[in-house]
Amino acid sequence: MIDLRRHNSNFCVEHFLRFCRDQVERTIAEFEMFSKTDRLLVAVSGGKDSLAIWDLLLETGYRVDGLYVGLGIGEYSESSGVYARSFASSRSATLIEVDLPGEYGYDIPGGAKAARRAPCSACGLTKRHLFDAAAVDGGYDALVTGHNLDDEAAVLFGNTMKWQTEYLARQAPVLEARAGFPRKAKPLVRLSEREMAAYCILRGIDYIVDECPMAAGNRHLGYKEVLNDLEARSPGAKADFYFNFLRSAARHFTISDTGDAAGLGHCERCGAPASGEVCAFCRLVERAGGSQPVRLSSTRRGSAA
Ligand code: Q46
Ligand code: ZN
Repeated sequence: MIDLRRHNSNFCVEHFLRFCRDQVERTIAEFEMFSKTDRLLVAVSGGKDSLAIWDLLLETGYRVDGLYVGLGIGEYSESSGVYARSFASSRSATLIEVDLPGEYGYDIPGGAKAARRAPCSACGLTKRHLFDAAAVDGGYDALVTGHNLDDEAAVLFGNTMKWQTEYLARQAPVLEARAGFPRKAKPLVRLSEREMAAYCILRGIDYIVDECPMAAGNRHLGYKEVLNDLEARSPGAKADFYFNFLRSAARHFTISDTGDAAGLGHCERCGAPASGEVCAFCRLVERAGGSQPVRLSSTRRGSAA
């Protein structure tokens, strides 16, 4: 029996799995994320959320490939790659792999240090760039990520604490494709971290349980703790915070012209959208002591406005 306090319900295994599928289908429909004829690319870390959403989408009949980026974070990256590959082969699904040290010449711990950036900042920039490039260059209709309710509520909390209006404007569960950027969708926003762990266990999905060793001190984790305290006192608080924001407040924040892709040119090194001559990712690669792999062409360059 699975007890979901915020829904005031107990579920047996079969009903819990159906509940997860229904929540995902409802989110996809409500936010018009994508359809069954679209080609989807899910960013897979080897953790519970990304493997769960890949499984849920395959189970419900979507056309979805996986993308795994090896970040070179020691043992953690080695194990997470094993989980991602093993899931893909168990479902006969396609997994695209990008090996950061092998292809770009730096790993996250060393690169962040050399570039004098916090590891999660270098990592976030790297992943965003590689995910976007893989989705656009692969001709996918949408890039899917496994962000769950806890993740989105924590990000919203952080953005609200600092009133980062530009980020608040981008906090929708789906973002339209813009010149050179893919459509992005987060179909797990109605499901919590705990629910995703239960889903994986019940579906027999092996995932990396260890936290990334670079996460210590990450502000995001602190926000999650605060929200978990609130949720323990008042079940449903996280969902109310996030969904009431979407319903009542999100429309008051708009993406400014300076933050919009309409005014962007192309990076002269990789073709990605960039506000200057060289994009932030290529600047990071350079400072981290790496190099861009030689690419024959990039659809990102061709598709940008
Ligand atoms: S992988 Fe990368 Fe996370 Fe590790 S270095 Fe930070 S951002 S914590 S999701
Ligand atoms: Zn670039």
